[in-house]
Amino acid sequence: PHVIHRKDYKEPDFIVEKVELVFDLDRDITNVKSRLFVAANPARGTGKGDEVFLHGEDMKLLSVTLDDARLASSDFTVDAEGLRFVAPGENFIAEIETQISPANNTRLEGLYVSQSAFCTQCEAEGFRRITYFPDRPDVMATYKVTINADKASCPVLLSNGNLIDSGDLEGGRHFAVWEDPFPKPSYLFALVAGDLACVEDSFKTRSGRDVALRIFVEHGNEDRCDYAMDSLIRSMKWDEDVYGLEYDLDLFNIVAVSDFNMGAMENKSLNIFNAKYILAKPDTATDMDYELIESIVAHEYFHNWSGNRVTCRDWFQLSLKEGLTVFRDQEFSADQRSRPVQRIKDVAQLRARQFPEDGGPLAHPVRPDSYMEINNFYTATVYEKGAELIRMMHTLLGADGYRKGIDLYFDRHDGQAVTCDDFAKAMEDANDADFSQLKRWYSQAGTPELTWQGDYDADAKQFTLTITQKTDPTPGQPDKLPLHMPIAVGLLGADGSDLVAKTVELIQDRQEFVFDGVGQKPVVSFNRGFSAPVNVMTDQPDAELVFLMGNDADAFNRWEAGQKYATRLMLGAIAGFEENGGDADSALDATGESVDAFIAAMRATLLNNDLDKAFRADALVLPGEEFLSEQRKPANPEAIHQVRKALRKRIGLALLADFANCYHQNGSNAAFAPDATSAGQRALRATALGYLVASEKGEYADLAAEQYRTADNMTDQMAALSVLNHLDHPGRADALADFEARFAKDGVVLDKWFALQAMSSRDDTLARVKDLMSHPGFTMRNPNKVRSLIGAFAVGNPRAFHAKDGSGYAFYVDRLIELDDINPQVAARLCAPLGKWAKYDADRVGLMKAALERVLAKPEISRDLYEIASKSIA
Ligand code: B3K
Ligand code: ZN
Repeated sequence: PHVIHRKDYKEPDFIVEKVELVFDLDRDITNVKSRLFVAANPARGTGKGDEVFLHGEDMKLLSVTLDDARLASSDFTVDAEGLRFVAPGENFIAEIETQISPANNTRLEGLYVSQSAFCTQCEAEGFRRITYFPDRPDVMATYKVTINADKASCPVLLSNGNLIDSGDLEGGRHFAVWEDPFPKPSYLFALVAGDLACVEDSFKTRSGRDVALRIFVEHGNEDRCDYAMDSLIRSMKWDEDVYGLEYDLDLFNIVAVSDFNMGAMENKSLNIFNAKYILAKPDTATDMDYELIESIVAHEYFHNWSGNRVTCRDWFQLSLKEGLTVFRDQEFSADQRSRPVQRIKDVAQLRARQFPEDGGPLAHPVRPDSYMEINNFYTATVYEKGAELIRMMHTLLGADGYRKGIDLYFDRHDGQAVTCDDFAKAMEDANDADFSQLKRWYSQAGTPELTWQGDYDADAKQFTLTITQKTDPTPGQPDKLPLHMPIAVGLLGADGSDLVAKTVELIQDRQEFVFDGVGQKPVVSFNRGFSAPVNVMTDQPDAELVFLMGNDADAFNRWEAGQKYATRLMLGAIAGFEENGGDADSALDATGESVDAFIAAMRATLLNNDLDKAFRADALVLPGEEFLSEQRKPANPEAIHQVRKALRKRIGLALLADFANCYHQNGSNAAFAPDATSAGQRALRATALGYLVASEKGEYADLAAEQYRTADNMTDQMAALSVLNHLDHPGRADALADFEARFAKDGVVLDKWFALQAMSSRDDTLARVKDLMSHPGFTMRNPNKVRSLIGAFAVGNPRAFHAKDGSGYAFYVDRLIELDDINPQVAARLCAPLGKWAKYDADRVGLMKAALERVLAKPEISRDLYEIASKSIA
């Protein structure tokens, strides 16, 4: 397949200023008429007689008419990529008629059918599956859209912008005309038609505009929209307060659909969501679901400015809108909830998803240099590492300087399609700053490794911190340059308070920072708040970690110290397990007394009522199996699983009374409320239950079964079910059967049931997953189902996926091959876990590479899957 390079960017030869679309909707054959007001691009010097190219795929072309003259078929050419003809003038009107088949669109890109509704997904390149068009983000046009459809099955007709006309047609059909006054790239086009219920509210902007807010869902789900609506209203207010950005139309629509390739889509004034990220009520959604709904609703809303009003010039600039918008939604959530807890979650996520990507075969810079299929670049690197880059700008400039930069950016570029460099330039210009070195974060892949060393001079009362940085080579980037980054440092005195708290700027490979007036030898709290997205390699003694766990003024680093301690302990025991032939318990003992010291420190955290409960819940969770496998080479999934399990058992046994108290004290009789404080209490109680059950004292499994039966909300039920899930307890089967019966018809909720079973550490899991493929609620055509059952198996069950006999891989490759013919985008995304072969032992390397070979041997493999599989095997 063809590789597209960033350096080859050229402005478009012709632009489209205005689009008029008429859709005659039908599930099998939808007719699309477009009228494009085309103009030559002066910057390209094009004009009459030059070739015009319009992207188009998988459509039937019926006619092409230029300035009212219908072209003979010899006057244009069509191939798999698009349509070519000769421009009749510098400005002309092109009318194009096409047919598409929404019901047969299993890729879920372009116009497709989800349940009974028509909907669209155009980012990145789906619009070219609707009509012929210069489908690139630097072509921005105004849209007028007419939708004709059957009135009975599609009473609701929606597109972007304002409704300007509607009425009845003959034959039981009706129409609506929508006009969007804001020029936009084609990827932001959207259309929805169906029989949907609507929940309404409103928002008054600070300048007094009344905005109608509507959420459309399938009938019967009207009572599950409150939290999404509330999140939307809070997002609108937050963007005014923190960014000075107001909404710019009189209505804002959200539609929830069941079949969706990703989380949600920010189409102008018509956001389309995966129903999973809208629907919630206490007995169907967990606290985590509520949190995700809040952040994704906010994310898509924030895109109205960071993405829509100012968009990307080309897809290499994707992080311009995604990194910035993720940073915005993270900060929104931090303001709505607990800031340190939010930071912990964001960093844990970055470590679990982005660091492995950056250290593996698919590593790429935040602003990639090339791609085969752009959909493969909606990655943790572009999103989450991109957000870290914006966060570093925020740290370096301070909140006020950052805001000045943001104001200049939106002022300067409103209505334009721009680049990451344009963003950085606005930040620099508004602050007289120099980001030339900071910008390397855009172009250089890989996670930097930092080490530090402290030297205390008691006579001079001076503390010298020497920091070094290096970044390992990544594919295509053998040599790395030093990066510019802010490192927040605390120097703690013996009483635990800060002697010094300061953010230093690292710019060199090796750099010394001298702190004066330090009256005693301090304990260093390094990279507070994860001020730079790096791996810190320096080992601090256990005693210092315990001290930081109990005293650090920076809550993030308290958590971090505990994670480091736990990681070191488990890595030691994992090595021991491999040497002693598989005894996790004695491997833990062989690490010495540090286990007890660690458990004592965990206990102190558990009992520290000054810390908020959500924080304590997070601090008590051991680093996950996936994270541990990143730290071991070769990684032994069985050893990792057994050691982590054994340590959890130790902690559970040692702190049995404390966890039992915690469990009972944190029950609640109050009605479920999704706020952060109540959620924190539930999370802490769930953690306690988890450890009680991990102790393997039988009565606690009964307690979990009891909790499942008596809980009045999904959070507590899932907490119980997720611990039962790994056991051979009768409560497990009962609870799973109950869950299945209650939610048989409720796709979004049933997904939890599929995922649980796929992630079970029981030995029968793979067999069960295979059975579940023929469950009536499962279909390979629905991405949520595929992710819940197949994806969760690979990512959430490393032990079964990496089974030594290769059974996990074999099953998985069959699914990838099957899925590639249905939905290549989702298939490609699912392929990534196989690319981690370099982390494993020789047998697994062989099996995983063979698995990738088998993927690559698939006839008619998609560009999406080919790119991931071929890069993964290299
Ligand atoms: N912009 C969309 C993602 C589109 C993914 C296309 N494969 C959602 C978001 O980031 O807000
Ligand atoms: Zn986004």
